[in-house]
Amino acid sequence: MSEPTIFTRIFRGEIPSEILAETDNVFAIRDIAPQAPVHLLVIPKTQQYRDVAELAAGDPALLAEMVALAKELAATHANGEFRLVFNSGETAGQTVFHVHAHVLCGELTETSVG
Ligand code: DGP
Repeated sequence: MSEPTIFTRIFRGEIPSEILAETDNVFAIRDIAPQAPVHLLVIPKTQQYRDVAELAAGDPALLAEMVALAKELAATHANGEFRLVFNSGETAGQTVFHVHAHVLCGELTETSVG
């Protein structure tokens, strides 16, 4: 078993962070360093996929579930419109290797997130 990622530890309640929403397979929290007026993270409960390409190849239905929750959150926390960002790889800004979607709502000034 690999070491629990920071997101797994958050989901287990070992690191405090409000769980804003969850389904059987995914959950959402606020990003600790928001880069948009609303900046949320949608995260699979499993940490087996490192990035979005692995997830898309291994479990496309889980990826679709993430997108559906992102849409729902954008409607609850903003006007329903959102940008979805998946950083994939260190040089692309990925720091947590447990796939997650950044859900960004509101006026955006930066193109890089993470
Ligand atoms: P990325 O750079 O794409 O791997 O995104 C990781 C994001 O995770 C980054 O934007 C900051 C966020 N993050 C890291 N540690 C914590 C934490 O302890 N709590 C919360 N809420 N977010 C965190």
